[in-house]
Amino acid sequence: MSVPRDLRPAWAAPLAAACALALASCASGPEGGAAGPAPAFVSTAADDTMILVPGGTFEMGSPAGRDDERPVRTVRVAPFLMDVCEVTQAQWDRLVLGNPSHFKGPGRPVEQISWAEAALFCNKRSRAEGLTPCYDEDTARCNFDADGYRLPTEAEWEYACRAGTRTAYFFGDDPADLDRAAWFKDNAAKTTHPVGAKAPNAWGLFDMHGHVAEWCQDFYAEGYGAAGDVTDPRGPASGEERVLRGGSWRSTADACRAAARASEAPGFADVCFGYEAYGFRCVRRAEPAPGAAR
Ligand SMILES: [Ca+2]
Repeated sequence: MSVPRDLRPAWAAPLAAACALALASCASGPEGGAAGPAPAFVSTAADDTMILVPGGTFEMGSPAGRDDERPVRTVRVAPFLMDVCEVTQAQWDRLVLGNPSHFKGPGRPVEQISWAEAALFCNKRSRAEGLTPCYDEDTARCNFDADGYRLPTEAEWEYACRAGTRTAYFFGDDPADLDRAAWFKDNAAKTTHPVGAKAPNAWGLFDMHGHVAEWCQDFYAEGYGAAGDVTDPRGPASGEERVLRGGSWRSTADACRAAARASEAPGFADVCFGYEAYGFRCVRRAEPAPGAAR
């Protein structure tokens, strides 16, 4: 399925130019760590833009952060594709799901989305593009071997946000610089904005800090468990809440840090005041698993 160019969201054209600039500026790597090879942009069957995030190793968590960000551990992540921006209301509407967003606008991120609704979107998006859905819609279990869309693991999200850096934010440690990279409590005027308006990270990903908090695949657990090398961690096997990352338009600068963690019941079972700050972006496997059916 392909969306005609005249129906693409207004941000699509300037986004391509902004992404090109972002990649051009990261040749020497961002402050705080080596960025490695610049990821490539990938156009999906629906003409959405994803980043091919290279595999690599990073230090997950923060020794100076909150208790649930420790202990810092070395994590290896396999390559994957990630949406360059948060899922927009235009993308949500394309799959005829009914727009639940509080702050309406086709180029704004879809919000008031539960974890379960985000997972169902992933499956619908997969089917629309002839891919195998990742989620069992009865059990919510994720088939990581499927070639369809899913939510990022917490490790994938932080790895992508950091883009090779070890600092509090992908641009450094000073929250005074957050204004140029994120919509958050101090500059968002209590609303969302079109995606992709702030500076991207060195890998070309927009709005990883702030705007809408992003659902991750993992169940939330207080700590990262035993320190040490881990490959593609997927979180606890069960739990009461799912992870949200990046902070949002209503968050303090501290809550928007790369290592900052939040969580919520996957179906909004509890009273909560954060719904209009919850959105997501999708990831996909970078290449077929050996022997996988296509
Ligand atoms: Ca975000």
